[in-house]
Amino acid sequence: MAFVQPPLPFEINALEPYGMKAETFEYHYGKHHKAYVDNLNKLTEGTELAEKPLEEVIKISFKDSSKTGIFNNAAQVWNHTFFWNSLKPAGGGTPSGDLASKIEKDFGSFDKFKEEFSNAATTQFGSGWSWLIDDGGTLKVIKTPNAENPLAYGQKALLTLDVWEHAYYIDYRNARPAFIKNFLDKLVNWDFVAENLVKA
Ligand code: MN3
Repeated sequence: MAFVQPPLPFEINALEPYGMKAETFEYHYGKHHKAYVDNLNKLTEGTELAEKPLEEVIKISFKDSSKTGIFNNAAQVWNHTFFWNSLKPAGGGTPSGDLASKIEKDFGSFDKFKEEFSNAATTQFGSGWSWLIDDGGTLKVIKTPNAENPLAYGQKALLTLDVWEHAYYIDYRNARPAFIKNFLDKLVNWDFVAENLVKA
């Protein structure tokens, strides 16, 4: 069974009023994400990994230095799907309910969380990701290089931002901080984060 690229959870132009052009998704979803899916299928074809859930493939290949190519593509397939779900039109702002209380408890305040998340996303040198994670019951912000993700480290991902240059170059050119600010102000899908928090 081949790995499939899930559809975008919104229309390709749905985020245009919120700082991300359809052209961004034509490349980032239509070419980059698709290429990771195609490569993963090529690399696992005819092997037992092709029959396993994507999450399993990520965990197995991360621990096996002979499977770096498989890990990179499998993790990038998962990371991008998770990233699309981290976005929504007219998102951003502040979370509510249990999630809001948990953020205040673990970071001190919502502003402190934003500061930590922005800092991680800004200071990830080169390609990578910024994450809000649940690490054994405590919310934390981490950054990961290249394709690495919380799943590989045994942590639960709640929210992510792709800070590879391809993620923001069409909309923001080299201005990564403007891309990060726009994400937090207008795009974060806090409903998705809240769902992840209560998931086993
Ligand atoms: Mn990307």
